[in-house]
Amino acid sequence: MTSASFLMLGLAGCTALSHGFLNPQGPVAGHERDLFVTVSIVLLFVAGPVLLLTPLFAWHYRLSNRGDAYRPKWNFSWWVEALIWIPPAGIVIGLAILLWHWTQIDDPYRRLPGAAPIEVQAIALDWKWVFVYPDLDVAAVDRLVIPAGRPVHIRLTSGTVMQSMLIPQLAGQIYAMGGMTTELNIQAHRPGRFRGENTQYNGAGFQHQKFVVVAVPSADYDCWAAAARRGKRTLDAQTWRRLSARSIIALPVEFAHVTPNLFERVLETTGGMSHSPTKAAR
Ligand SMILES: [Cu+2]
Repeated sequence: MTSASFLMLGLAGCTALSHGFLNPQGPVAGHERDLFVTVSIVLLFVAGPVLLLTPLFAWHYRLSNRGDAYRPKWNFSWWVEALIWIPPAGIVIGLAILLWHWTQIDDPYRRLPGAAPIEVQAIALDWKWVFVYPDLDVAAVDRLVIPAGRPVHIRLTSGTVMQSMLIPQLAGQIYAMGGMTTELNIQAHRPGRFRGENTQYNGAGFQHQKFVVVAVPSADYDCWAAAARRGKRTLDAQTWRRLSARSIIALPVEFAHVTPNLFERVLETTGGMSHSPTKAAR
């Protein structure tokens, strides 16, 4: 895609854009960037003529142009009608097929190919993100450590109002709602630090509700997990009460030992599990 790389070249120097989806660091965000560029190029065929012809028409039919008066002779023309209707219809049909195809590829629930994914449970709070690693019995607040090159499967819910997770360089946005679970599959190509945030306005601390995704080499990830498990802080009921109070934490925190089924408990307290088959069977 030469035109795409040309476009990227023009934007390469911009630091603000380098943190966004135009500088993807994982397969999902990569797809989204490609799709965005493709759709933008297709839509240039719609916007391009308008952008070019508007100043041209304005100049041509200017008030001082006395030599070229506008004297239309209205007539039906198959050629003009075809030009007006066929290309846009083709673009709409083409884009519809393309986008349908890509919604399958970039379905946030679709498991990524490769090794078994790292399981993470993300709980949105006011104004922080809690990440529980159920397989490690470890939790982290406002910092998500993942191994580079491995798929990560995130289940999301909210302990408060509806929120929205966005990690532009790794994946698209997905909502998190109390009593509900959503899923997101992400992967980082290589080690690095990526911005994550809540993009759904939820009050005073909203602008501080950011987190960092740290992708590390696999060996470092194992070291991190081992160190996190040895930590002294535990995420028990009391800690959870303090954590879920409306506040902003200054620095990311990690917890060794998490209340069992914390994610499910949050789902239950936010009204989610009442219709679940397991509870109905009780
Ligand atoms: Cu919903």
